[in-house]
Amino acid sequence: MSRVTFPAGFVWGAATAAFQIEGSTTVDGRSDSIWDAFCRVDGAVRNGDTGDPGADHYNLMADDVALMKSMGLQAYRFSVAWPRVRPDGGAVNPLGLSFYDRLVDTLLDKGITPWLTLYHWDLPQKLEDMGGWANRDTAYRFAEYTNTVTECLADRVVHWTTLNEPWCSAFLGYAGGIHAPGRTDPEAATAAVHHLMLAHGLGMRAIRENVPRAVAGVTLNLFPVAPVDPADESDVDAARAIDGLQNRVFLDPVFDGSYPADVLPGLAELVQPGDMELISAPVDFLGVNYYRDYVVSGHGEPRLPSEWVGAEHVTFPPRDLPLTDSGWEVNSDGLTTLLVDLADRGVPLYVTENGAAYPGIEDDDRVTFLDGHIRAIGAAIDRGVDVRGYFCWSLLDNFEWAEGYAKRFGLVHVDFATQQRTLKRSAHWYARVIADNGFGE
Ligand code: IFM
Repeated sequence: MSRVTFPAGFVWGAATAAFQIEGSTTVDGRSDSIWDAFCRVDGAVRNGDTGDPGADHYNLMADDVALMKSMGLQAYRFSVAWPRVRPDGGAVNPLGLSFYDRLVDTLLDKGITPWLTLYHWDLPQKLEDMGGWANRDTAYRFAEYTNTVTECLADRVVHWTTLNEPWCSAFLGYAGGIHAPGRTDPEAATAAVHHLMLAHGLGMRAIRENVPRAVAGVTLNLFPVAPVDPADESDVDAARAIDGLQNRVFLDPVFDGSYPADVLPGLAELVQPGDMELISAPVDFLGVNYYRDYVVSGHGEPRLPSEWVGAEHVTFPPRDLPLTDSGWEVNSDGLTTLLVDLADRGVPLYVTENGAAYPGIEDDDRVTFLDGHIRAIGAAIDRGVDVRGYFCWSLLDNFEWAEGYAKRFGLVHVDFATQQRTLKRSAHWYARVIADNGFGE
């Protein structure tokens, strides 16, 4: 295959999230999150898996940072656990905060740039008991939590992300019921969309106030969407609806200061004076998480519960494409399409997650997946798109939400019984890509 080379300064990293790797869910003052509670619901998570012991990163952090160094990672994207830092969403817990203080110091000591995400789905359960993201007050609690983390780490962390994939929090959590908190209430999901976006806006304000040199933004899971038959009106309408619910409902408020008029009509009445100004305050980058694209049809029967609020009849007919172990179709061209489409949002783009579940340590299928997707980024850059970095999902095998530990996304294999780490073939391959700032002949 032909050679791909990336611009000087292109950032090569890997990503994780607190609940997926840390374990130690009951130590040092941490409170329950919605995921701890959801894991206790019979049948909610495959095999009854829970956040413990996870990949025991809470205890093995220094070893894990040494592994990152051995792979040549330049940046590490991780999330902070709100229930460690402000248990129950209440008072600050210095012991919980000190874990991230040490993590950041350890990274910096090894020359690895920390990329910190404030919210990757582990809402304190106590806040869920008060309505969770369906309650506007949660956005203000998020701002307090952001103040705590920024005040502690402003001197060392430059790269800040408010939310990871608010689509999953709102729609899988409050409408589809397949993520924590497991609710199936479309109105609550609509409210969650606005309150998550408000949390983003309030979080950005706190970051700007406390971290003058911050490079700050939000990460969205974005999907190119096309109709099965571009000449069929219902397919075209289905594509518009899914694009609206997946992409535009989060992109438009951040970049245009308004919600799209064609999806979630209930959103408009939740907006209070000043909200959209906060939500659309400038971001320094957009984080793009890409796993697959969608081709949709409008000819299905409505199914409930569904995460597709107002578009429950839309279907996703399978195509003749390879599948990952999660059953997701592999189409790396979709990443080029997406990045090219996003270029006119006018901010630098970082691919903050991309990867796939495959079993095994000799994971040639992951190498093929990463090769294709990183080439797709190269193709977007060749077309003039300002893409500045790539974070592979994920550094370690981890807790894949409702799938528990059954799906392995790591570059590094984790034996969850012994916590033994083993670099997979893909980790060795990725290390060479980083060292050469590209690959191929
Ligand atoms: O594991 C998740 C991650 O937490 C968010 N983005 C998608 C990944 C794979 O499903």
